[in-house]
Amino acid sequence: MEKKLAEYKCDTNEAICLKLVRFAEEVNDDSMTFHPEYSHQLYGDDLMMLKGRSGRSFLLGSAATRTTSSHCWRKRPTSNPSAPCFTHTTFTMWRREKTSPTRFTRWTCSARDSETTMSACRPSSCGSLRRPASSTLTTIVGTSFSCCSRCTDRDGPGCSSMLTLEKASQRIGEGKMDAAWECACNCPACLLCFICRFEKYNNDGETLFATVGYMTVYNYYVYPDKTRPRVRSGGEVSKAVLSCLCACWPGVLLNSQMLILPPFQGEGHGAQLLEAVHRFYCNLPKVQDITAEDPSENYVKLRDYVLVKLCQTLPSFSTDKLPLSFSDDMATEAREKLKINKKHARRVYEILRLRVTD
Ligand code: CO6
Repeated sequence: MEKKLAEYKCDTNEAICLKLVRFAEEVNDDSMTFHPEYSHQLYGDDLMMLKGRSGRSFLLGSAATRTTSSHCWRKRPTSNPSAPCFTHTTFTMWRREKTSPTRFTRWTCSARDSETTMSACRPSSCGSLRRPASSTLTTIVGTSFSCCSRCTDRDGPGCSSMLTLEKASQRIGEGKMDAAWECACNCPACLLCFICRFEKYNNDGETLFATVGYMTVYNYYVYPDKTRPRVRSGGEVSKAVLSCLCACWPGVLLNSQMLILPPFQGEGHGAQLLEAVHRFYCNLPKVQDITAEDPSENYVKLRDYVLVKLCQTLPSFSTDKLPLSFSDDMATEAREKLKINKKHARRVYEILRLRVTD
């Protein structure tokens, strides 16, 4: 039995293929496919799944509407070798409302067909993918979400109301954020903030938003009257909201506290997102400093880059002061103006000092 099963076993990080679809023709474009970096959350530490004899598992997602299609790639029909065939196709659609990128409506439909061709899986067949007429893309930063544990139906339509329930829908930089980030019920879920980055593009005069990445920040209480925002995983609440935001990326997203989707990595989005978060909290007098829970090596590298960039603008970190030792002025200015704690300020100082050292 073990021997027989071995034929069907595969590494989940390799076998799962992901694709963000903006144009219908991209459904068949293999060059856009990428794989999850981590999938053990769904499949276990041995990263094993069973596949069809010659198969891979595909998750297609509409970049803008969160329309998803998951299906098992089994075999190609001999009559049409380029057309894949699926055993079971399910669409779960989280459709953004036209007026706001933070409002969602849930739609579902499913089809069972052993000989379904790719055309049946095109998001456009659900009527929800509007193909962009032009490739002009603009990026916007910082729509925030807060959510509420009163919505218990996390897998059902409640998710959509969860996203629309609270007041936090302004964008960073548009003002009036203080009120938006304070929730009357003060439940743990409401202390968790989602900061998302979208790519805004135009489709026949209609504006659509594709998710680029996100951060989750939890506001801890600091005695007697301060808070300490910490970049961390949002646990169950995070999972619920993120599966609404990015319904097609369950295993890839859920355990990350900050994620830039793979097609957008290395383009400066992560740095801009983190910088936007620092700039936003800088204006809140109640905030003590910003921290991260158990940061990964990648996150630390990104944070070094962003904090160095921010601290370079402070008088206490000017080039003439760097050859002297780390000073109280540096620690105070970094904390008061940028919400950077002493340990991180010291690290920034070391990096900048190394830079000016012959
Ligand atoms: N190595 C070295 N330097 C880096 C790296 C890595 N991996 N990532 C960023 N940076 C530095 C580097 O100086 C970049 O500038 P360039 O050298 O000019 O490229 C600069 O930061 C800006 O990078 P960018 O904004 O392009 O980074 P990106 O948009 O790719 O976002 C990321 C970084 C780590 C968020 C993203 O790659 C990602 O989502 N990776 C997978 C998920 C992940 O690892 N998330 C972090 C874990 S969550 O630890 C965590 C507890 C919380 C805090």
